[in-house]
Amino acid sequence: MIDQSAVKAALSAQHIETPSWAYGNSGTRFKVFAQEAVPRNAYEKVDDAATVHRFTGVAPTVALHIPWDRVDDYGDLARHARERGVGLGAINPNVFQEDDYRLGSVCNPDETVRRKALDHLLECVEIMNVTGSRDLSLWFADGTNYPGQDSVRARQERLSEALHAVGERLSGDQRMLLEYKLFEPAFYTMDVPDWGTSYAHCVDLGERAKVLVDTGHHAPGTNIEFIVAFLLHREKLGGFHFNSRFYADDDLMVGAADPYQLFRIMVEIVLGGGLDASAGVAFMLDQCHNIEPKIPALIRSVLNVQEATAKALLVDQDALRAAQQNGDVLAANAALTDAFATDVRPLLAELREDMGIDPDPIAAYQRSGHFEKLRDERRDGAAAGWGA
Ligand code: LRH
Ligand code: MN
Repeated sequence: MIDQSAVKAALSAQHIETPSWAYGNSGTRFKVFAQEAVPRNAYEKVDDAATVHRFTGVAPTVALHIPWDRVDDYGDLARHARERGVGLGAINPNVFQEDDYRLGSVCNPDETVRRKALDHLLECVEIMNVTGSRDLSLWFADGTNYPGQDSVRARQERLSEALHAVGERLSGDQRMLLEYKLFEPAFYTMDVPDWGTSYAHCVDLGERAKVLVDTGHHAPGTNIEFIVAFLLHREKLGGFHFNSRFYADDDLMVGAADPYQLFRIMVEIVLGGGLDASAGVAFMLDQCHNIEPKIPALIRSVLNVQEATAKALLVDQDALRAAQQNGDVLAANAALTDAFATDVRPLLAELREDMGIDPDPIAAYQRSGHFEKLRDERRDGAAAGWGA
């Protein structure tokens, strides 16, 4: 029998981190469509993250991307966030947008360029020391476009050298999360192309290094929940960059393209104890809302993760284990499909009332007139973007 109060307790303790860059203008190489009411600086991005938390109750931190969110005083930004009921989360360095990085950053054949990239990673550790962030979230655009362009071996040695140098600078509960990506912007090799490469580096780097799974970074047809189960079992799953895609790294709203896949991922999380704070799994979104309004899109995304988690928590684990033990394939599969087919919206509406927030966050936001208020306030000045 499913203990509803345990399910609600797990859901109210859920913590989904939103990305500052999703509040700014972001899009594709073809076009970034400018929208109204878009934040103009890191402070206003934090304000928008606080709005998403106010309407969902489970998004209490916002990840930063440097230099997109560079400010003079990160302590002041952290205070600003605290005053609005949110915290500053993962710090994302950016070593993929300067001309020097044409042939890579930490994997670049040129030692001076590698040094420059490492200095930026270490600058971000300094920022973590001020913001109190636990996670340094590392993604490298590094790779090659043509066979022979560079030595795969040499680039792995350069990468490892830089990661060890960063590891030596981490302290307290600080961690580095190593994100992998199959392709783009490099189209022959990426230096961290898959979970195996990230995992091997993280094992080599020790306790503080964990793998970051961006759900948009796999070859079509990849069984992501297998990767999640494996990494969780090996205590090397640091967290997620949730989004969804129909084809490549589309960065669409999580759960929009394949809610059943998101459910299967959350089932492995629940079965592997990944919802427990002690597991240290960071549930973060990484999306860009090129054509849709950004704050409601992020509210919808948080709700999609909540719904997938609620359905995963409703899997009758006793029935599942019994069916698996008895080799009853259909009954085992039905334990998941029955949970997935459950309408969890009434349960979540009840949970929100218990949490003192509106049971229908999207409708509440639309009714709030917040968009119109922001549109008036943010008429002047340049909207923030990812500067691609
Ligand atoms: C790379 C990526 C990475 C971020 C960027 C915004 O595709 O997923 O996590 O730095 O998107
Ligand atoms: Mn990502």
